[in-house]
Amino acid sequence: MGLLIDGTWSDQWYDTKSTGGKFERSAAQFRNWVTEDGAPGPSGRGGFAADSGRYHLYVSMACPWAHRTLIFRRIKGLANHIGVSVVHPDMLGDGWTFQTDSHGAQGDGLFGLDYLHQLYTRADPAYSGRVTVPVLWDTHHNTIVSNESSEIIRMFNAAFDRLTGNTRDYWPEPMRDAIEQVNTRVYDTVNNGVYRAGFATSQSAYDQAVQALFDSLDWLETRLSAKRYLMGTQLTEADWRLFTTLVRFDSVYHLHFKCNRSRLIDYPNLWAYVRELYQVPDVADTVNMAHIVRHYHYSHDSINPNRIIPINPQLDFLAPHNRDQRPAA
Ligand SMILES: N[C@@H](CCC(=O)N[C@@H](CS)C(=O)NCC(=O)O)C(=O)O
Repeated sequence: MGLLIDGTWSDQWYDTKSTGGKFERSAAQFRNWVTEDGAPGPSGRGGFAADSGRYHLYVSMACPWAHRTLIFRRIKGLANHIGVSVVHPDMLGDGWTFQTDSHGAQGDGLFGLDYLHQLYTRADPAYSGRVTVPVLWDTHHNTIVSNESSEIIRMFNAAFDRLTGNTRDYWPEPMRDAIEQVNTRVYDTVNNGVYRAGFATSQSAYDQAVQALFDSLDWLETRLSAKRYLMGTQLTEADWRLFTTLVRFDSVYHLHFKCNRSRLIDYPNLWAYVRELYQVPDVADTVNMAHIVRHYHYSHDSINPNRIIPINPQLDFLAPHNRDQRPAA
C-alpha cells in the first residue's frame, strides 16, 4: 500500500493520526469525461469521444468501486468495445500489480507494465496521490480519462449508446435529484461506511461509522420491503452502487471490517434484493469472490497481520429471490 509523490512511489499506509483515527478518502484527480462527440463533460477537458476499442478499463475484481464500472460495461453492452485488465488481488508494498499468479489476473493488456503506478506516471510523470482502481485509459491520447467510478458509470450509461444501440438509462433525468439523495446517504454510510469502520484506528471513529452503517442498513431494509428497487419499479445506478458493497458484506466487511452487528442474510429484503441483482444477466460474471476474499484479508496487514484467509460463509446468490412478486411501488 502506498502512493506516488511527484511521480515517485512511496510505500506508506493511510494516515489516520491527523484525523483522530478516522479514515478519510482522498478525491480522485483525473476527472475528464467520455462523451458521444468528444465535447467536454461536467468536469475536465474535452477530446474524449466515444469510440469502439479506444478505451481500456483497469480494475481489481476485489474493489467495490471498480466493480460498479465492470457492471455498467456489461449491462450497457460495452464488453466488445472497452477492453479490461484485471490487477492481482494482493495489494502490498508496490500497490496494485499486474502479476498473473492468481486465476483471473491477466496482467496489463496494453503495455505489459508491472505496477499500476506506472500507468499513472505514464499519464502524468509528476503525479502525486493515491494509485487507485478503476482507471479508464484512453489509447488515443495515451492518458487517464478518469479514475472516479461514479463518473465512469455515468459515461458508460449514456456516451456509447449510439454505438451499442443500448439505450437503457440507469440515471433518468427526472429521477436525478431523488437518486442523488439516496446515493449520498449510501455512499457516506454504506459504501464508504464499511471502510470508515474497518480502517478506523480509534474506538470513537469506529463506533460512529458502524452505528451509521447499521442505521442505514435498517433504513434500506424498510425501504426495500415496500419497493422492489431503491427508486421504485425502475432499476437505477443507485441500486448498482449499493449492490457492490452488499455482495461483499458477509464475506469481508462483516468480519474483516468489524461490521458484525448483523449479516446481510439477516435482512430478508436486502438479501433477496442482492440475489435479484446478482441474477441480472451478465452480472454474476463480474463477481469474483475469490479475489474479494483474498484481497481484503491478505492486503491489509494492519488489520490481519498473519494474513490468514478465513473459511467464509457459503452464500447462495442463485437461490430464488421472488422479488418480482412484490408490490410494484
Ligand atoms: N474514488 C475512487 C475510489 C477508488 C478506490 O479507493 N479504490 C481502492 C480499491 S477498492 C484503491 O485502489 N485503493 C488503493 C489506495 O488507496 O491506495 C472511485 O470511486 O473510483
